[in-house]
Amino acid sequence: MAGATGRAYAAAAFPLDGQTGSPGFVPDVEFTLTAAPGEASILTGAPTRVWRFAGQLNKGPAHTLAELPGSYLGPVIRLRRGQKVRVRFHNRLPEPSIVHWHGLDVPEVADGHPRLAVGAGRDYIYEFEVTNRAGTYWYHPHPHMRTGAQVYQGLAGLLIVGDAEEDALGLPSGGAEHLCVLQDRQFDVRNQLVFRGDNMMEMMNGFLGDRVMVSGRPQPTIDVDAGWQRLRLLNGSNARIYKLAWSRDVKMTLIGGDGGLFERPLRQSVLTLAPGQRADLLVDLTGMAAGPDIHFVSQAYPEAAAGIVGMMGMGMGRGMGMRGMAATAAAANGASLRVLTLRTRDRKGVSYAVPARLSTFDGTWTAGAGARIRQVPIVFQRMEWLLGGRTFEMSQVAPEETMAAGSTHIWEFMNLANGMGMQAAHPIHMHGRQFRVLQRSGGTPNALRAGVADEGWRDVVLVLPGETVRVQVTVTRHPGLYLYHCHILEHEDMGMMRNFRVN
Ligand SMILES: [Cu+2]
Repeated sequence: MAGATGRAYAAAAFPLDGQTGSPGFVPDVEFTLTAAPGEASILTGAPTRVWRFAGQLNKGPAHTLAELPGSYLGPVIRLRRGQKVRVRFHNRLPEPSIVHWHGLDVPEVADGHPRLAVGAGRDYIYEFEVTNRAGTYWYHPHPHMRTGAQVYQGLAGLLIVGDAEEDALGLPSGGAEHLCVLQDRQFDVRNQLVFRGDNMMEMMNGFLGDRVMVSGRPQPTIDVDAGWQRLRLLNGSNARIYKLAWSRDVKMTLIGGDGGLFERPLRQSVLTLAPGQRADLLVDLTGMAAGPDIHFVSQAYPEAAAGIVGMMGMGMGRGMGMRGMAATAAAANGASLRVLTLRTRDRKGVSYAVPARLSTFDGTWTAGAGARIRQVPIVFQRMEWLLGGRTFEMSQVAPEETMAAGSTHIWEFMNLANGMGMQAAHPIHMHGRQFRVLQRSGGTPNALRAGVADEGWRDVVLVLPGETVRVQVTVTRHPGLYLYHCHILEHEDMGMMRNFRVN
């Protein structure tokens, strides 16, 4: 369905300037999205200065845009597969920006490449057709070297796609559907966000907060009925990897990930969620009427499972490098943190029987047989995180980064230690089409591995220290320059990002 028509209008009718739109494009949905400085009441006392997206619907169903009450996050955008969408982006920030629709397969000019960033006061027009499956996607800025700072200050939002296949499942909805964007933040004594983009150690580790915000609220308690609940989770943090689990004996049923529903439900007790990743989760609270609170937590794990190992030997460990220079102490990756609490009301909720089969995948799922394998070593050298031996270049692509539209490839991400033994976990994101994780091998025993869910279509895969992870991707049918990069935003801003070109 994405196929032929998508390519035709991409090639013929999309100007690259993002200023005029396309005369032949008739949108089903049109809205403006304005990024501007603002304020939010997050903690008790003084409001917090944030940067935020505000939306205004010009055309389309009224439920297309929904504000999250009291949140600094942008409006929740609800779209349907097959809709044609026009977004008028107004940059009212004091610096350049551009919006990326994370997980959506859109034409080059609508993908938010950093070379298309528009200056303060300027506008940009996005036009695309929603060809993705039903799922939890999101949007955030993508200007080079400023993505981490802009997202941290509040610029992010959920983009939820629905389709008929998902409708047929009758999943818990309304008050039983919870949108949970996980973001760790640090605040100073005046309730203002703390971000130290100039601290080299914190950039190398990725910037961490000391408390978890859920859709803009600090560690909320959510009142729910004693029935089935659906949690759509997004790790919208700059650098934190969560090891999520329930405090009580509550069954966790995973039904989807980055690219929508799995083929079959998956039951596990812990879930590893890396920056950029999403999870679609069902929980059965039937029979838990007015019981004790149920906490959703990020369990403790050794920092080395995610963080930079080998730094201590260099005398640049947390003690000297990070804690020593920090104004306030962040909680390390691996710190035990409370995420949210569910409090069951004494009221019977919806019952639900999880279907054995949730969705079907198109033919590209098994298209990989015989595809050539490209190895992409990941290593820290010359004070840079390198992908395939290279750092980011705004418009450059290497021969092995050039692919034919719609062709299938296997890329093997190899997370290597440098000469000093330094390495870190990296969530690798590819723009364009979703990919499939084929194989995960190597590495040493790692506390995060048991919670990793590789099922279904993915656009972010966590590559743990020492691991080799093989993915199969059928690239987008839209020609142009797209990105792959680490979704630890500080790594991305340091240049852990590359283009690939689709011809
Ligand atoms: Cu990284």
